[in-house]
Amino acid sequence: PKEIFLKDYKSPAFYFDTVDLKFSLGEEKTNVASKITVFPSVEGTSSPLVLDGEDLKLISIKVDGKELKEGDYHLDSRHLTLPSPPQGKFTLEIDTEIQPQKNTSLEGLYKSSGNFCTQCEAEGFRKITFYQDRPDIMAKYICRIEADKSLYPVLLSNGNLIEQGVLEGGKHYAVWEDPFKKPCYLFALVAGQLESRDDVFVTRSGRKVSLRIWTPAQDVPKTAHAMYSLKAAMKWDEDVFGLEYDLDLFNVVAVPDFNMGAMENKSLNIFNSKLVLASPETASDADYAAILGVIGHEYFHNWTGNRVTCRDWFQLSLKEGLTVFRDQEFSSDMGSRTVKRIADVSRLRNFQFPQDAGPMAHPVRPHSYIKMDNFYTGKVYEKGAEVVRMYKTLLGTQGFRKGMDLYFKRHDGQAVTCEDFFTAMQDANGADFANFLLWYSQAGTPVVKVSSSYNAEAHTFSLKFSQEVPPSPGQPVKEPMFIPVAVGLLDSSGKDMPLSSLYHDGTLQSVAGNNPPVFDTVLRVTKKEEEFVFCDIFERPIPSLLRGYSAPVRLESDLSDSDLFFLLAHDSDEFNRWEAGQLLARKLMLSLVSDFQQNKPLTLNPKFVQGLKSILCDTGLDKEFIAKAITLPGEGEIMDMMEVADPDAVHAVRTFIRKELASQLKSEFLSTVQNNRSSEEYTFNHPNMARRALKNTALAYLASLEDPEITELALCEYNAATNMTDQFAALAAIAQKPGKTRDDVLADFYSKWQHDYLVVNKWFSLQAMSDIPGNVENVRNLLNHPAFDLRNPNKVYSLIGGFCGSPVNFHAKDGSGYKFLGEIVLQLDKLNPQVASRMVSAFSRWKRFDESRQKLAKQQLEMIMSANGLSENVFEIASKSLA
Ligand code: HT7
Ligand code: ZN
Repeated sequence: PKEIFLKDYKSPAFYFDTVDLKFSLGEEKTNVASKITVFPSVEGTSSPLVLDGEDLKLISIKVDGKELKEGDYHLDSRHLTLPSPPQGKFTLEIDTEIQPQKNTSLEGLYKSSGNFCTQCEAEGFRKITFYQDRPDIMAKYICRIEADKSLYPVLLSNGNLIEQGVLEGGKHYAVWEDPFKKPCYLFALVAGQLESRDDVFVTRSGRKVSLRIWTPAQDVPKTAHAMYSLKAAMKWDEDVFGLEYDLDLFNVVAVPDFNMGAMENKSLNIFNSKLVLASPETASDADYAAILGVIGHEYFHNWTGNRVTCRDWFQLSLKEGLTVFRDQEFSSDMGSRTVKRIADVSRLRNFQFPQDAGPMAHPVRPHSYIKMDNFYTGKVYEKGAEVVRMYKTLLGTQGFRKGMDLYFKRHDGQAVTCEDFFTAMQDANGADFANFLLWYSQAGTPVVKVSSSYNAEAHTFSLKFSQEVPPSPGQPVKEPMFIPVAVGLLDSSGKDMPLSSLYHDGTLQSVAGNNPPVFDTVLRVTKKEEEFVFCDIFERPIPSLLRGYSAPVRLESDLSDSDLFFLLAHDSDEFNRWEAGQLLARKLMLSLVSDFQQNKPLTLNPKFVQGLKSILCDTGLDKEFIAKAITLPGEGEIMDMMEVADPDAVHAVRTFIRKELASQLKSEFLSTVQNNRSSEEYTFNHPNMARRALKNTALAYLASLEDPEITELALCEYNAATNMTDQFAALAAIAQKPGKTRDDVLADFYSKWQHDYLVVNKWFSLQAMSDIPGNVENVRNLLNHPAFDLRNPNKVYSLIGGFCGSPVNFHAKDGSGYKFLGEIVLQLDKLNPQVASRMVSAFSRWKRFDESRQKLAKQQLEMIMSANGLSENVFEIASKSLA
């Protein structure tokens, strides 16, 4: 397979101006006719015109109306080349034939539940027709769709519907015109039996936009929350960024078969149904929150991604990092900012940090790829969002907005790079961000060490920083990064001290005026070693460091346990209160893991129990914050901190602590469950969701006890539940313990919900993630369950992905988990390489484990590598994992 490098980027020799597409959709074959106006980037160029094309049958090709004969062009399995195209502007007409009904890769044009739909990002358009399939080719599209009227009554594409009518033979057609130039990855087509929920949004300039959410008829009632989310997102983008929607129609289509979450095609977003359909009975609070975030995310792409797009796929984070940042801010404004930040940082730590320390580590802007689909990662998305957040931390809300305004002013309608974004931020603010661009090019998570000292005579408080970025594949040595560290200092009563000035680099800097006083500041840490000295500090403070998680680093401070307990109780930065609790929990878990490995008895520090008890019983705190604060770090996070990851020890310790907390705080947990029940109708709002989150976290703790009274309680909760959040939480609580009750309730849940595939997926994933010993056999059996289908990505993510997310069973000592995944990856690869390569990624950290596990995982990777006809997607992940 060919590796593509950022350093080899060349601007195209030919651009396209207009693209006229005609689709004739059929059951056996589909015809695609394209007519493109082509012009050279430099007059008189002698370059050949090379078009991408995969799995296409070429029917004919014409230049300026004249059919080309074999010999006038060259065709291979990936390209159609015109060695000497005409000088100047010309038209190119190509007819191709494709078979969407056989396309199980869900890339290009395919069928999902009988309907036609497309997915072109990153490089799927080349499976529809021959084209320069790269994002810097931006053109205006017209798309005519012809299909059987009764089978496909709804015909959609990008832009405005300009014509429709009936044809002979029971067919009909529709013509769509998109007035905006776009790259081909934003092209979309949908044809099928769909109905819509319709609404209207009036933009701030008074334009009426028709909003339509399309699903099969029976699902339309479940689109109310998606519509609410869409209107909220449109309003938020106007209020916060001054960005208005630019067409009179916005369509969203939900499809059950989709490789990722959703796709931001211009004015025709296509969504995985899981991120559109919700009702209180069938979707949990987490589903509701995900729908809000992803509907927002795809909508926000209209400006950050569509109006201003990427020059090449290496710049993916330009649109994804920025848009994730925007959706995070949107969700924060719609709910609790602290809770959202905690959720996002936990996600970063659990998924992105481990990747960043593994063989697939790559910078936010990768240097090379074999298959671009493999680079839709936490680094590009979540770490990319952290990079954008740092601009805002450094510039403040207004400065960041100025930077965004300049970015759109300069680049609307263009395909640009991460440097263009950086330059707009700097120029709009007259700022100097020194080596900030290293965040795009250096992989790995910087480790920042901080030590503090107080000088009681000089009334100064010093923070000494040192930083190190660990080596990663292809980058053995790294330079120091530009790290914004937000800091506050707490006095002995727990209040923030006013900050006046600090010494840095031999100069005294004012932190800010005394009126109003300033209680936190952002230190710019840019060197390998560096000191900041706060002046006028009249007692030894406890520093609250990296407030709000102001940079995506691993911070190692010299804070003692008692400092951390103090911060947990008092920090005005709620995120850092949570963080202090997590730091204590991580330390405790690691020391118990070491005890477990040495066969020492496990005991729980009473101070830790006391700390959690005071959070649990603090009625002044937000309930969802309490739920997060009493949740222990995940097993993956702890394994990630160990020299040699030991899944059994980590699991045993986490289970021990949970049980011990449940037993020592049983009465508190019981009253938490009792006091947070509600008979009210389900509402998606923060107070209600927070109440459910706290009640269900308490119930999960209690369920870790071997106590029939608790099983009874969980059963009552299950039977009394009026919404999926509560019902599923009770089911999960009961499912912790093997036995008849578990089996009966799982069976009951399935029989209740077997008609709803999205709920059945929850049922699959709950069983797949179970820590019951030997669970691999249950998962194998579930593969044969009538509701399971390897061709549907959501089902694969629930069952296989769920299983790989359970460390004890996936990393079982006998290698049974690895063997299971190896077999599945090969079967999946034949159907859907993108999904197969997501699954094979579970092996990528195999070197972190003990020798015997390493051997077993390596065997599976080698077996996969030796398979015939392996896809490039799986090849790239498996080979990099083995390297
Ligand atoms: N921009 C979208 C990316 C996407 C995608 C990429 C590869 C393969 C399938 C895909 N489906 C959607 C999603 C987003 O970030 O908005
Ligand atoms: Zn996106």
